[in-house]
Amino acid sequence: MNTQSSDLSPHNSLLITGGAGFIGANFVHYWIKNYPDDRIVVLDALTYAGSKANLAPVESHPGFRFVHGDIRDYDLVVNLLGDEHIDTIVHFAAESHVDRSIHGPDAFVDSNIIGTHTLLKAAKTLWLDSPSSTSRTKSSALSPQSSSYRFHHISTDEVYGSLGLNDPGFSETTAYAPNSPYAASKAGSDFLVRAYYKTYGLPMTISNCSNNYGPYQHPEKLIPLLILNCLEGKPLPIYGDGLNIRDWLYVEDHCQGIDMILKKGRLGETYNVGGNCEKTNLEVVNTVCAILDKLKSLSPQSSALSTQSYSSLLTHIKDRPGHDRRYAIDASKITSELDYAPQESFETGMRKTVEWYLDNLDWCKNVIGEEYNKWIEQNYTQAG
Ligand code: NAD
Ligand code: TDX
Repeated sequence: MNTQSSDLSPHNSLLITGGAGFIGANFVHYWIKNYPDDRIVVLDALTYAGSKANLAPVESHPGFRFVHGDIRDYDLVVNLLGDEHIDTIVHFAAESHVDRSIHGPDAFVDSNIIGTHTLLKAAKTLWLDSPSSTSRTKSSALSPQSSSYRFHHISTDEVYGSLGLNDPGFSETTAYAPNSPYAASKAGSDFLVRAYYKTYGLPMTISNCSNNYGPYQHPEKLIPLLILNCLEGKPLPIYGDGLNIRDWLYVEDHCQGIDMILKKGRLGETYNVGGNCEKTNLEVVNTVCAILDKLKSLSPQSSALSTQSYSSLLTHIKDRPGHDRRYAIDASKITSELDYAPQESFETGMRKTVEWYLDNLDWCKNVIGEEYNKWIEQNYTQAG
């Protein structure tokens, strides 16, 4: 087995793209808590999905800097990599919502494919081509060695397509078969990252993970949408029969998996990260409703509240076009090579998530704008 891996120095300088989004912000919190001496630079365009409020807990940390900008801006990225002596890029920035990719695929091609390519070009220029980069250990196309640089690309299990009920989970050798414009744009970006390693020796790793959940997830995604609709007594829109299956990964477990890949992962490799937690969408709705029902029954005002379960709000709506039936992850590679194991069970992770949303309703109001309300009205009201 090739044991060449990262040779990251004790104090690193990380560029986190998309760090004002859901997983990126959780990763920034995780990293500052665990490696407070590292430099952390967040580059984020603050699209509808990004918010500086997600970074409020760390904004006064001395090693932290936020840059409002686009990953497609080559000059900005090259200057940042040079000025900040960036040795590690953790690339989260992307358009990430499947439903939006069905209605407007262009932004997905632009940010996910062109944006990733812009970052790769800038990293190649600074780390492999410029004279100053020769002072650090480099990897070469012919002999990929250990390197003090790392481009880590965050991808998704959706690139592998859809599984039948009894198929084994996706492994790193499963053929790509993306079904939505979102998944296709992520697949395209994965291939570019791989090509920059194979062709130029850019030191990279990729992780393909399953559905994340936890604090700071935008309310357009299933779990926060269910929590907030329950609280407002609105219908819980479930596509088709609700029997589509996703593997659910608590976001902090994902952050820990990325940490392990950065520290111990082999260059040029892909690692699948999963939560070992397959659930149908109906099971997810029932879990959210059961937690909220329980909290309602414990409330001091419970006698004045309706005794009806939140699950009575469940409404089947017309199915998502090209809706993948099942995702499942075979995480044996990251488990055996890097000792990865998710810490959170679905029950504990969901409980923490629901409580976080209840404690942060102001955050929710903040990220939900006029545009969001129109989006929901347009997309989640057609009867099934
Ligand atoms: P998100 O939509 O919550 O956040 C994306 C962030 O990227 C936002 O802050 C946005 O402003 C920023 N961004 C978008 N385009 C940009 C651009 N051109 N330049 C700079 N910043 C830009 O997404 P997320 O759920 O946190 O996902 C993060 C990454 O993880 C994505 O690459 C996604 O494909 C991948 N992923 C997500 C999940 C999941 O369940 N959420 C699962 C697997 C993989
Ligand atoms: O209102 C809804 N009703 C519904 O039935 C929404 C928002 C979703 N769903 C279904 C569709 C999926 O089967 O719930 C499941 C989860 O949906 P999303 O939260 O939209 O996630 P998904 O499409 O599975 O994609 C997510 O996981 C993989 C992320 O958004 C991607 O970025 C990631 O790559």
